[in-house]
Amino acid sequence: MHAMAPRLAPSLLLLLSIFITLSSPTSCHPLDPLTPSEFIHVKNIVQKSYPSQNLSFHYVGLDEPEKSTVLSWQSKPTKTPPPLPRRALVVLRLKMKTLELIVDISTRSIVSKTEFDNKHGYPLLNNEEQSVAAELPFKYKPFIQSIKKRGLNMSEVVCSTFSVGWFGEAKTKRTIKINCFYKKDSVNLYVRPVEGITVAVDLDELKIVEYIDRFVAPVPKAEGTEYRASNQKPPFGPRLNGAPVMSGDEGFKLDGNTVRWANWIFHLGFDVRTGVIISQASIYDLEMHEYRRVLYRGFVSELFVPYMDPTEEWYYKTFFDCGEFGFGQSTVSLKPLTDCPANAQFMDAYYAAQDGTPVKKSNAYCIFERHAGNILWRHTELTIPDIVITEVRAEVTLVVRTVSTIGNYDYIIDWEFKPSGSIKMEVGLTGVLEIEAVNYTQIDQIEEEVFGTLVADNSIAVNHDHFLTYHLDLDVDGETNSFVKNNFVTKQATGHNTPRKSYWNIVSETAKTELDARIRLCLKPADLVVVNPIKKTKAGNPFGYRLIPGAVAGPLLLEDDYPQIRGAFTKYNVWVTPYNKSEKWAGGRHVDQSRGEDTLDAWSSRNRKIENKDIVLWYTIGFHHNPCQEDFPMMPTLSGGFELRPTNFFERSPVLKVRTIPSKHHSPNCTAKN
Ligand SMILES: [Cu+2]
Repeated sequence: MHAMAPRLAPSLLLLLSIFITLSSPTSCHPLDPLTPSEFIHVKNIVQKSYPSQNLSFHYVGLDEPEKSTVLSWQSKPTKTPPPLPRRALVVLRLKMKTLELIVDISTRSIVSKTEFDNKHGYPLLNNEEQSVAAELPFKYKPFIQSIKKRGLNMSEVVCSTFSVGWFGEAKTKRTIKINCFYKKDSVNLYVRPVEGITVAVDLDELKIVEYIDRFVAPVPKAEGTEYRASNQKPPFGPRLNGAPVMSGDEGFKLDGNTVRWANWIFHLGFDVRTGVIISQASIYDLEMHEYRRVLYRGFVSELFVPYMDPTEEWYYKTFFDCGEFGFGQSTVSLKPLTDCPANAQFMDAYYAAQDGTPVKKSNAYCIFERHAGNILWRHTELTIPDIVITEVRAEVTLVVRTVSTIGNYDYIIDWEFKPSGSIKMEVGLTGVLEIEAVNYTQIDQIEEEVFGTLVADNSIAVNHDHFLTYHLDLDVDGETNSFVKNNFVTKQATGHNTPRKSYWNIVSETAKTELDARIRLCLKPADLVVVNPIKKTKAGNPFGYRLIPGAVAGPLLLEDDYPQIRGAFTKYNVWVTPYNKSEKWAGGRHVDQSRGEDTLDAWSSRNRKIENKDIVLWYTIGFHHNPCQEDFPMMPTLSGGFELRPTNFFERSPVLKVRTIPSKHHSPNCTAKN
């Protein structure tokens, strides 16, 4: 599940640090991600406190100021108020213990220190330790024997690391499992597992602590698995035109990490654990002549991917990709023109390596205007005698995109801002399926239960789920918000003297506490709205933003199954919690081998008050993935998502008076072909 990230060459690093020392760029926005120079300061401050000790950095990220501090800083009348103190949260492994530090970068000091025992999970796995672990089997005699026994060439074997989960053990060690693959004749290694072998590595001691070679299965053939364009032979698939190149204006302005586009303004951040962070999204109101607040902070909080094979080699595969592997750490550089269109602008991102030095991820995210050919709104009026009125506005939106590749799978994460006030969150799943090697080449041969679909000779693509839980700290025109369920209720039509027997109407219910706001979608039809109960339209409707869910999937594992205890934040599709700066990560603080005591489910069980409070909405996009042959050898993107849409937030449609600048580059061809 892990691929090695390129690090800055030492000479480049030195150059960078000289440049940083000389130019010493200061952060402009309190939510800006840590800069390379800040990473270096943090590393130096920490190393000074623990001289000549074997430190391993597992997380370094902005410890953002409390919301109230950020908001009062922004409301200062001076145009550029002095920057707020910059702090970093640092998670280390030191002497077999997890240590959390808050480092004040401004004063060059450590302001707090918390030590954790090993009973509540372990921090993010860093790339370096995973790379070292993945190399260990190659020097391990029993493994060399196993490869020989299978008649495979060791130089064609590659290994990858897989988190081990937690299955009720009272005492754990920080371990990881290794699976190996065969790359001879095809780079598509994940579809060619060397099956039957289990290797476990102790990450603190970096040695193999468990080795089982239970059975031999054929390595699936290379033929038909290659995906590089340069290696394809005819006949080729359909020819697709590249997108028309749009020149000139990108359509948005980037000021530091702040994006201004159409009627939107928002801030872009990045975190090694969660990837891209959207902050302080506000939309301009034409009638109020001001930007109005919508989303204080939004990000993918956790991604839970349990596989559905209970056998020895597979049962533990129940991944938490944010908390274990880091959605940000797994961010890949985007390819211009294909990952993002020609009009995209790219931004780099940084995170800390195992030794604390900044790792640069070039083109980590892109921002682009999307001209998808959709209609923003239209109407043809045919009822007025003698005239036909047709008014159409083409839709243009702004997309922020990142891709996280966690081993075999690629997740495309899009945040799309619409001039209508909607924000659309979308995830695209693509990449390579996890394959279990079997003896079968035809389903008629199968006599025992298999745990997926036979997608090619000797290849079972194993069933699994993907649950992406979003943290959405909505501030609908201010912090004080409530969560309202507008239930659709069927009513009997009596007393109206018409032949109608029934209709539906809305019965509103405001969630008072957290338990009122745990929702399994589809059980009961309802519009779910975050409202500002204090601020209302002229007609008296509270300003609101509505959740428009996408396709819904909830967990199918038993509630007391260990992966589900750890992934209990998927139990409901929607949760609402009161704002608490420390409740960012739905799977808990330390997710690797966590035991489920520190999840969104656990926090929300306290049943705190959420009415007229600063609240956070949590939404989970779910997929039950029963693979099919088209998903092999490279899965065409499967998308899912949801939308936040203004609901009585504006007095009227905010896009009624939208103006479209006509495109100079295309002359319309309006003549129908006969
Ligand atoms: Cu899948």
